[in-house]
Amino acid sequence: MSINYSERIPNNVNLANDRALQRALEHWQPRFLDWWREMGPSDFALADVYLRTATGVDAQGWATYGAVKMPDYRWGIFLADPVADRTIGFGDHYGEPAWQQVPGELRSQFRRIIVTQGDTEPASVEQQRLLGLTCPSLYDLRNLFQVNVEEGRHLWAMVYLLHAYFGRDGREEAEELLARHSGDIDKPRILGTFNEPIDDWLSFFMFTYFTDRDGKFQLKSLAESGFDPLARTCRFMLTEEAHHMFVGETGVGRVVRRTLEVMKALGTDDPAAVRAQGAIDLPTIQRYLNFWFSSSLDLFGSEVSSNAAASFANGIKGRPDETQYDEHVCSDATFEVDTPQGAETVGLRNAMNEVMRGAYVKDCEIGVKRWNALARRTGIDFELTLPSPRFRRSIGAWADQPVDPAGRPIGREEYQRRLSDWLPTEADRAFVRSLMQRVVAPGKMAGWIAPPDRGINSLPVDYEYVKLAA
Ligand code: BYC
Ligand code: FE
Ligand code: FE
Repeated sequence: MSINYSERIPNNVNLANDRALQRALEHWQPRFLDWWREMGPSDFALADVYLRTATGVDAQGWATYGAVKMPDYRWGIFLADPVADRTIGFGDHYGEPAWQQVPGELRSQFRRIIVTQGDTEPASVEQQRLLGLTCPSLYDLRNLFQVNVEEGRHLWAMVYLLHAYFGRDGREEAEELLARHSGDIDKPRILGTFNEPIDDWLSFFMFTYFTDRDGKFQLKSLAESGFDPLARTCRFMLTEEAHHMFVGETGVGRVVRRTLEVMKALGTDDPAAVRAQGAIDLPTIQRYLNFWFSSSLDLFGSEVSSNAAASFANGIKGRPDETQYDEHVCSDATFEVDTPQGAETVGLRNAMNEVMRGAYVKDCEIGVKRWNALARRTGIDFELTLPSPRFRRSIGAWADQPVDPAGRPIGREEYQRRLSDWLPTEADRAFVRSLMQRVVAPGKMAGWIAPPDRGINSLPVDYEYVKLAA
């Protein structure tokens, strides 16, 4: 296969003149396309989708819109513009020039973190593979596919780093990124959340709100990295990530709005009555929220982590928005972490996962407030809440501790008994799935979700965002 590099793979990494990188990508690209056909969005290869494609990193290039068949999407490789004379902003190498190559002694740590980041991207596409079949509208179908192709591009971003900077090991890791699969018993994806099924659109919206937001925070911390190509790649990825979280926030918001309309019309908050009208009752929405929030909290790793301390010390991974802090070396500072044995004071570097998780939780609260404002305006007395970060954890100090959503330790038996109040039950999931009927008339919405306030790129909501193959 021969590739016209600037056309086929838009890039700003001088691919046309880099023979070694061309060879690596020429080998990998057909495998990526096979993976996309097999594991990507089911059944929509021939549809024309109104997608945005990044063709450059400047304001004109980064969001070019037009109808595209997804297998023909131009997955490109972009680094944000370099910062002249950039220095490392944290850790033991604070103030030294940023690295343009991977320091030999940090090679395996960098590789591991790039592989972990890269693994999540195709994982999410796999998780969302069947959602197109039950889309609530063409507008939502298009947003799903936009998220999918961009997660595909994020995979390309990490594969570029592996190919360009990690030689043969990097090429092998790039192949493995297509060999592990979400939920596969033998070869699962690396991080827990990325093996959870996403069988319905409420899960999709919760995932893009909560799990893509982990992406935002991890990418922000890697955007601080001393390894400049990694930092620049992640900075550009963040521009795309904003849309994914928008899809989540507005998606959940529209589900809530529709539910409130039904409650208002019925004059009741009885979940059974709301369900009978084809909307999703608020307690069920809360249970889905509890599930995806607690799962996503695990993605930050343990409260106390020598890996996190080493990553910070070595200049691999900083804190999100490192410049907001006064002190960047953090060799003496301490941090208090919450554990089942009580408050524990540890070195700040060891607590970096927890520092990030705290910033993430604050960010999650913003959307929840907006959703609750919808209820207040409707005069309905109900608040969605984030459960305590202690609740239902599988990683870290609170792993497998019986704790209620308010954060109170309780007996194991009570915990087991009450889980069905706090997490989606099989019956909840079956009900939500029963609502997932495909709606594809332009401008029409499924009955469980309100229309969006506006369309994409100033187009009307009833624009035919996806032209399905005849
Ligand atoms: N599940 O010291 P610990 C995104 C492992 S989302 C399973 O606690 P550490 C996206 C850990 O790997 C952003 N295993 O934490 C979103 C380690 O294993 P090893 C993804 C877990 O090392 C939506 C061991 O437990 N990017 O982009 O500080 C759609 C002890 O680890 C989990 C990144 O995560 C878990 N939840 O790791 C599409 C950035 N948590 O090494 C995309 C890259 C921890 O002992 N990754 N473990 O075998 C990292 O920076 C770090 O590896 C972690 C924390 C954040 C995962
Ligand atoms: Fe991503
Ligand atoms: Fe994302």
